[in-house]
This record gives sequence, C-alpha cells and structure tokens, in this order.
Amino acid sequence: RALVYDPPPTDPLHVGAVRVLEANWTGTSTVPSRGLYPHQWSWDSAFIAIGLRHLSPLRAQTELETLLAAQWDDGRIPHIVFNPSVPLDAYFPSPDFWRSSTAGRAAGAPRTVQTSGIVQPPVHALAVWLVHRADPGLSHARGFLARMYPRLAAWHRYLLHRRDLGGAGLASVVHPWEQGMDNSPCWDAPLARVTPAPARSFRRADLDHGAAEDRPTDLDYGRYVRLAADYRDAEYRDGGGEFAVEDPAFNALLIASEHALAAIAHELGATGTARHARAERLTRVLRERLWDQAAGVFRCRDVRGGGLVPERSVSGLVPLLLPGLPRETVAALVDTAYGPHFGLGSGTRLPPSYDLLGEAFDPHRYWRGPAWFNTAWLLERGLRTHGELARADALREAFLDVAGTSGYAEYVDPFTGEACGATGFGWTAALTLDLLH
Ligand code: 9WN
Repeated sequence: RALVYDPPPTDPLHVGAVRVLEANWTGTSTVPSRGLYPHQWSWDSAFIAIGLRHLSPLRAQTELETLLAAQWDDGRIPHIVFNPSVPLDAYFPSPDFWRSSTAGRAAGAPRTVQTSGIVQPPVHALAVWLVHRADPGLSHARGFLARMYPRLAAWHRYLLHRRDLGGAGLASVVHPWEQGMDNSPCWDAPLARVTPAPARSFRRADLDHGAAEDRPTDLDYGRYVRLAADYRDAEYRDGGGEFAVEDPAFNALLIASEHALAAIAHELGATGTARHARAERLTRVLRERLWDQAAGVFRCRDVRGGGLVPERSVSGLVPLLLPGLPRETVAALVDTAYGPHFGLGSGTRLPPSYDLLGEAFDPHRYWRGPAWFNTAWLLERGLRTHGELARADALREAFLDVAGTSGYAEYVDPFTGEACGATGFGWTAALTLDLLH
C-alpha cells in the first residue's frame, strides 16, 4: 500500500494517473474534468476517493468530507456541489437553475454552499470504509468514521424511505442524472412521457467541450431540464414527479454501501448485524423486483408505467457486486457479461454500457454503448467477490491498458478502446490507481 512517504512511483501508468488527480484537485475536492465538469460530483467523488486513498489518505478523507458537508437536512447528498469561483456559464444547469438555497429551503439545503437538488448513486459508505482502511490510524486520529457515520446513516434513511416510490423497499431515481447513466436506452420509454422544455429556454455548456455525436441529444436535454425544473418548483418534495425508476445499479450500490455501513458501525463499537440483515433483505427484494431469469440480467422497473424495461444495460450486471447473491444468479450474470450481449472475452475490451445487440446501441454515444471505467471497476470487483479470479484478472489488465492508452478517458469505444468524451477524467485515473495497488 502506497502512502505519501513511499518512494515516488516510476510506472508511467501510475505517474499519469497521479498527474490527472493533481490537475483536477481544487484544494478541497477533485473535479471529474477541468473543462466539462468543473464542480464536485457526488458519485465521482466517491470513486475518486477510493483511488486517492493510495496517494494521500488525508486528501481522500477530505474529498468525502467536502461532499458530505453539503448534505441536506432531509439526508440527501446532492449530485453537484458548486464551486463558487467557477463562472456560472461554465456548466449547465448552474446554481441559478437549481436555486438550492431558496427552492431547497424546506428540504434543508445548506445555506453556505450552492448545490443541485437531485442525487447520484450511493457509493459513499463503501468509499468511506475503503478510505478508512487505507490508514486506520489517521482515520481514528481525525475521528473520520465517527463524523461520517451519522451523515451516511441519514443518507441511506432518505433513500430507503423518501425514495421508496414503488412501495417494495427499493429506492427510485426521479431523474436520469440521478442514476448517473444519463442517456441510457433504459430511460427512453419512461422519458417519452415527459414534455421537453423548449430548446431555446436553456443553453447547453457541454457542447463547448464534447463532440455532439458523443453526447446526449437536444431532445434528451429538453426532458432533463423539464424534470429537474418540475422537481425544483415542487421545492424538491418527493413523490409527485412524472419519472420514477427502480434501477439495479443504484440499488446494488446502496446495498453494498449498507454492508459497508455495517462494518463502520462495528468499527465504532456497535454490532452492525441489523445493517447486514437489512442489506441481505434488500438483496432478496432486488431479485424479486428486478431479476429477469430468462434474460440473465437485472432490469429497470418503470414505477410510473408499471413494468420492467425490456433493455439490457450494464446497470443490470452491477449487482454482481453483492456478496449475498445466490450462486445461480451469479452464474447467469457472468454468462450474460461473457455472452453476445456484452461480448466480454470475445469482442469487447471493457463492458459496454448497453446491449451490443440492442436496437439503440451506439459505440460512441455516452451511455448508449461506450464502456466506462467505473462500471468496469465494479464488475471486476464483483467477479473477484464471487471467485472468478481469472476473469477478474483479465478485466483488470484490459482496464489498465485502455485507461493508459486512452489518456484516462471519460469513456471509450468498447471494441477498440478509442477515447471518447473528455480525457484526464477523475474516476478513470483514480480507479487506475486502485487497480494498480
Ligand atoms: C450530469 C460527472 C457526471 C457523471 C455522470 C455522467 C455525467 C452529468 C452531465 O457527468 O453527467 O450529472 O452533465 O452529463 O453521466 O455519470 O457523474 O462526471
């Protein structure tokens, strides 16, 4: 395990990853990308902290502390914490769109910092636990776990109560940006019901930095804006929106984080058994609600439309991460990942974000086909958890190779590894460091 006082690394892959994390560090947190995403993002920071712990456990703790300091009183952790020194037009939607300090007042948005009002996948308790383990002495000395625990517990409480919109115990996302895979074909049907905001009513900043054909369309953006504006105008009250989806990756990360929270509770002197039991119960609910045995994949459930979405997304493979999955479910998921729909071991270098055989597949358009490094990291971890060591090793090798040759890209063509979107991307660099250790 590398600590700050280890000799400087000489491996170019390691050196390059460190350089990206240095360049993206603001002093209190790390931006996903200097140009495209110049603020702090929630699940990015969790993945970034997981890598940063190998470089500087203190910085990794600070990353998570900065994010959790922006938590709302109702428990939600906002998906963006805005940097006040960045010009308003550098990213859309900016703080004047979200208006957290006024529209979010009833939900307890912080007064001192501007945030968005939606959330992202709950990778945080897992990140806090892994960061703690990188340097338990420093963590104890700084009271890191004791300070983070009540915030993480409130976060999970928010998701499991206020966001149980389907009534079965799982959390729903109320916006595609919340699940993190913005333009996944899984959202096409539930989004089709949403009337887009007129294109002239907003200005996209992402097109200043990324190729239009790699990004979501204007029509997608119109719907993203409408959903977010409606939520804001309802003062971020939960339960009324047009879009509500139970997503397998979002819930699997919540369950993995609930296991991590149990470990944190145990470290702080409690037993943690109630939390482990809850995680096991949620694993069963996840299977009852979202598992499709015939397809060998977890599906999204459109809570407003009432059914499972008939698309295969990498999101439906992420539950492989869960230790409590029955052996036959694990076997079916591995078959799916290594079969024709995702092509691992026989055509794709990294897991594509969407079904290679799906009608909407596009190897370059964001979450409609390209491979992303955070999901590759989660699958690598899942394979390892379930004893698929040779496959985990091969995926790790491919991850490291493609991360280096793509310049730590945001996402890549799943067949060729060609870089798409931004380069020098935070979680790609951070998770590279994690896999190198
Ligand atoms: C909206 C920051 C984020 C990631 C998401 C990714 C993208 C934002 C955008 O960038 O979303 O949150 O503007 O496209 O889809 O997963 O967290 O890296």
